[in-house]
Amino acid sequence: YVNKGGVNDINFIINTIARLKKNQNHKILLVDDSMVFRKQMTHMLENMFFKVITVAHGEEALGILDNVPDISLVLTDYHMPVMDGLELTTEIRKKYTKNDLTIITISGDNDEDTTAMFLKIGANDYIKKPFSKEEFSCRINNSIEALENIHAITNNANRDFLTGLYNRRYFFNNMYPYFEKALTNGNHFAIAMIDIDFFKKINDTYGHEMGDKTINKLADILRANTSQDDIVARFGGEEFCIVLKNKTPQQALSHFENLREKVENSFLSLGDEEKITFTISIGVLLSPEDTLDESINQADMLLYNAKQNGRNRIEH
Ligand code: GH3
Ligand code: MG
Ligand code: MG
Ligand code: MG
Repeated sequence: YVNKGGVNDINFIINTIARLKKNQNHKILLVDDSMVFRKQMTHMLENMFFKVITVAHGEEALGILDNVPDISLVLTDYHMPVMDGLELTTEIRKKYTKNDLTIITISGDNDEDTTAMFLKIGANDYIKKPFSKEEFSCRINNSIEALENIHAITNNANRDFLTGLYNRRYFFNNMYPYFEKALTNGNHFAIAMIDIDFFKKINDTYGHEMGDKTINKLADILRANTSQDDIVARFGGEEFCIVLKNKTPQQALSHFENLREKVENSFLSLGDEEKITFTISIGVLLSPEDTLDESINQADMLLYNAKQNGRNRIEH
């Protein structure tokens, strides 16, 4: 890297290193029918610390996208046999939005309309051959940075700040369509409302900060004991909602019984020897038959019963 802007200061170097470090997390799919260009560009991209996958035409690229997760950027040539860059970009955009991945076309095509055509059908940027190494790296880095920003914003919008679990917004956005599908297909699933018992006491006795730590402790236990497919959300305060997918009623019940027990046996250390323990109550619908809103109401009612019947227990 050369800083041709003239500001050859320490911040420039620090920023460049930070960029390179982040680039290591990104996979780039390079599509070009010319082996010479593939080699050249792979070399440049690897110097920028990216992971590079190369293919010779569009169809192959689509196959890779179907099978390799988390590709950040497709860098494609225009003129290629079998499927050209235009067709490839069109196909990719049927499946992946600009929030999922970035597309940059790179071509020596001299038609003055080509750039606009690619941008219109969904490419994020267009690099015209011949180009300088400097321009190449700046454009690639810019696109990758934009994608990182989109991911950061999306993540912030979907997650609860205190625990990092999903928030209500994400929960409802995803669970309305899920419920519709699961009810139509007759899939097994369960929905549970969870609330910490006598949480006010923890706040009053140990302070709000310890209360927050307790909420986080529970979040950790819930996270550690649910699979990637399941949805764990913090609805607010010390109240959580879980949707367990693909579990029979019996499996779901023993799952929640296990959770309840894990929480009962966990503790937070307070200074020397003092330990804070806490329990949760759970209301669970083991096989929901109604809409999401109605199911949540029912689970809430079951939770209320669990509280009435002594807490640290499950009602279903
Ligand atoms: P119950 O067993 O009936 O659930 O009793 P409870 O004391 O847990 O009662 P409730 O669920 O109504 O208590 C909720 C309390 O949680 C009230 C509120 O002050 C506190 N709270 C809400 N949000 C937060 C938070 O983010 N952090 C902390 N520390 N406390 C919170
Ligand atoms: Mg070509
Ligand atoms: Mg409570
Ligand atoms: Mg509560």
